Amino acid sequence: MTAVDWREIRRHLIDRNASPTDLARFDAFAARRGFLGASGAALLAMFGGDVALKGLFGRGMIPVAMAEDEPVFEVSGKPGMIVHVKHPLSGEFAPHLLDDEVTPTERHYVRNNGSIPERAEAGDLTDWKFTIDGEVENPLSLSFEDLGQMPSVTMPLVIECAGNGRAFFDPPVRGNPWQHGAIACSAWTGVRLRDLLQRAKLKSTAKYTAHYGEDQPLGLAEQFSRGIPIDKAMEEHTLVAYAMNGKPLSALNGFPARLVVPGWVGSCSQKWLTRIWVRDRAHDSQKMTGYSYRMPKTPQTPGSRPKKSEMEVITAVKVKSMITRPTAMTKADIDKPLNIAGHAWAGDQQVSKVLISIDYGVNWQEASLKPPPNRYAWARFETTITPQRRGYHEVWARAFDDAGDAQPFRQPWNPKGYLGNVIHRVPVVVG
Ligand SMILES: Nc1nc2c(c(=O)[nH]1)N[C@H]1C(S)=C(S)[C@@H](COP(=O)(O)O)O[C@H]1N2
Ligand SMILES: [Mo]
Repeated sequence: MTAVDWREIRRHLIDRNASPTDLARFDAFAARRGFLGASGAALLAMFGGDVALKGLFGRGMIPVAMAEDEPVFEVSGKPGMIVHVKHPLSGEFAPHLLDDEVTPTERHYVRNNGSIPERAEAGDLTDWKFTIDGEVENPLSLSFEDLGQMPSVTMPLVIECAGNGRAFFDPPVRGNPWQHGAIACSAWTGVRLRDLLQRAKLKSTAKYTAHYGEDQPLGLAEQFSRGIPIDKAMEEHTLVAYAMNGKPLSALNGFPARLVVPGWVGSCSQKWLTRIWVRDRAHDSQKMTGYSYRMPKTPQTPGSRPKKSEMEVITAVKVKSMITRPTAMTKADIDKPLNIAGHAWAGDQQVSKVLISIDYGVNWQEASLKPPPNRYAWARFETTITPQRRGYHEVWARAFDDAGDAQPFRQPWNPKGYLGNVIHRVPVVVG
């Protein structure tokens, strides 16, 4: 067992974007338990099965490594990923690791609902077919080469999980405790779904798509399947992608082909895609009904359970921003400019401005906003602020969109913690 001392664990928590409150709790806990002198196996033993510690880091903060008595748990191809669940695999990256305008494949988050298909792990295209059937005149069955021969486009596009930000709902909700990192903007290459649907000739009865992939569900769940209205399917940025950042898709992100439905919740972007069934009504799979990917039409009392009839399918994500510079707990110098940067996005809308504050929202400064390469890529913002007081500060970012919406400071609660977009706060210590 590798020696791990508490300082390393503390650093690890900072890397994992632990909130100042979580860090303070950790410090108090460590002091109380006499961790400060301990190291190595003794410390791991103290961590092992410690219920108090589990409670302390109930938001996915505790390194899986320690929860499972392994020194480090790294997912092949995704170094540094914060793993929330191993089976089915779900993991995200801390904001400072998502600074690139185009997210490298190795830092694209992973959200699996079931197994990873063997074909994806082996990179095997044998007998792979992609079909479009249902409300079409001319059903398609395409090989990987057929797909590759159609006109293609390459675009950076945002995919964000509906549950990104779930960890910040209060009272807490069940599900992966995503913080800020269940989002990415990689460069996707593929065929516009519109071109495929035109080739298949939609009937006038075509209303909705239903997506199917090669992954198998775990337990009693139905196979993961979601769908989108035909208008969104025909939108020019909706792709059947077969390359990511110039290479074949990674096994974890959907090899050999996936949907990319930018602007809408990530679950629309079916991975390991094999079939699109065009339907004459809204898709009614398990993941389209009940409480899955649905939110109450009106804000609910926190902790309540709305009736199923109150729920509606969620579609576009909301205006939001993420601070990628500075890193949490950076030590900044008084009277020296502090560089602040990050990304902003707004679902089907466009970001109009991003405001920054380092004094708890008393004063705001507008960041410069770089126009994104297309309306579904995130926009880079940047500014500098010169701190004039010593001590603990928080950098806050607040994005606005062109439809008049903005990120809230507190937001209405919903039973599954979807569409969390409260402002991002990053602690810095000025000395
Ligand atoms: N076949 C299949 N597609 C899927 C999923 C899945 O479990 N199976 N998860 C969805 C969810 S909930 C999200 S947020 C995105 C995540 O994509 P990524 O793992 O490439 O980041 O894929 C979506 N597509
Ligand atoms: Mo998701």
